[in-house]
Parts: sequence; structure tokens; C-alpha cells
Amino acid sequence: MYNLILFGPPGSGKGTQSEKLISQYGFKHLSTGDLLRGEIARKTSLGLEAKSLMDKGQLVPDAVVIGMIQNALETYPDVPGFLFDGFPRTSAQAKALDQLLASHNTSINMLIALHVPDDELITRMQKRAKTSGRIDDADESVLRKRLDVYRRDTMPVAAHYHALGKSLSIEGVGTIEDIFGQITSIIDQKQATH
Ligand code: B4P
Repeated sequence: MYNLILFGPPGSGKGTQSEKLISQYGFKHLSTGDLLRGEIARKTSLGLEAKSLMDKGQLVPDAVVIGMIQNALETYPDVPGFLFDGFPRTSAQAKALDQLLASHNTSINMLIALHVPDDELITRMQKRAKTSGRIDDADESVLRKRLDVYRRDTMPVAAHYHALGKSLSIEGVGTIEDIFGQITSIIDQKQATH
């Protein structure tokens, strides 16, 4: 199994690149943002709780997203690997993920971080807001809050995998194809030595 974390601030292109990666490598895509938006669309109690936090740019409680990932790992035991998108987003989530994967006799192989300046992130998300209907993309103060939360709570996740010698970062500005090419060359090199 080859398990990858696609890491970066909100709007850095994790979802965009994930779609291309799953079609090339057959990863099972686990996006906690998409899973939460699915709960919201189905109007579940978890979704209602999540929506009030997401609309304000805050993170959903660790236990909620860890539970969703645990369910997914148990539902798809035979995939060639998982692509984690938007997860882990806190150190507690990273530790829980490592433990969950270890209990399935596997681990994270690589974290690839996308670097994008704040102004570009804000521009992208405001553009997406025009078509996505996402409340968390529409308001600049919410976008800034999401970036603050990323710096404070999420960046330590990259440090965690860096300390394990399992992280690499690339520029997330450029064409979608160029960025995809950089990501695939990292995966192909690492898989060749895996
Ligand atoms: P997510 O759904 O993870 O949303 P995101 O960070 O905005 O998305 P992403 O980086 O994937 O951006 P995309 O490719 O779409 O999270 C939303 C919320 O859910 C969080 O704020 C939080 O409340 C909650 N949540 C999720 N996971 C959680 C967790 N683990 N714990 C707690 N809470 C959690 O790209 C953005 C835009 O840029 C797109 O419109 C795209 O077209 C454009 N774009 C992409 N690449 C580009 C490029 N190279 N050039 C120009 N534009 C590009």
C-alpha cells in the first residue's frame, strides 16, 4: 500500500490535484472536506454541527473527523493506497492517523505540501465562491480566519512528517498540469525505491 497526504493551506489545490492523482494511481481519495460536505447535504446531525463551524472558518472537532477516517479505512481494505486530502489538519489527527494505519499494518509514505502565497489563495477561493455556493469561500474575514487556523493548528502536521523524513514541498503556483507533473515525479521516484 502507498499512502499519501496532500498538504497545503485552504485553496492551495489539494482537491484539484487529488482528482488527477486518483485517476492516475487508483488511490482511494479521502477528503474530510468532501465527507463533511456530504454530511451537510444529507442534513445529518454531524453535518449540522459541522456546518456551523465550517461557515465560520473553524475546524470540526478532531474526534468527528478521526471517526470518519476510521470508518473509511475499514470500508476499503483492498485499495492500492489512500490519498488523504485535507486530513490530518491537527497534530492530534496526525497521531491518530499514524495509529490507525499501524493497526492496519501500513503507514504514511509521503506528505507533499503545496506552497501558495496568501493573496493567491484568497483570489482563488473568492473566484470559487462564485460557482461553489460555499459560504466559507465567500467572506474575506472567514478566508483570513481559515488561513490563521492553518498556520496555528495545521502547519505542525507537516513538521511531524518532516521529522520522520517523509515530507517534501513544491510550489503550488503555476498551471495545474505543471504542478501535477511535479507531484507525479515525486510519487514515481518514491514508489521506485519503495
Ligand atoms: P476543505 O474541503 O479541505 O477545503 P479547501 O482547503 O478549501 O480545499 P483545497 O485546498 O482542496 O482547494 P481546491 O483544490 O479546491 O476544507 C473545508 C473546511 O472543512 C475546513 O475549513 C474545515 O472547517 C473543515 N475540515 C475539513 N477537513 C477537516 C479536518 N481534517 N479537521 C477539521 N476540520 C476539517 O482549490 C481551490 C481553488 O483554486 C479551486 O477553485 C481551483 O479551481 C483553484 N486552483 C487549484 N489549482 C490551481 C492552480 N494551479 N492555479 C489556479 N487556480 C487553481
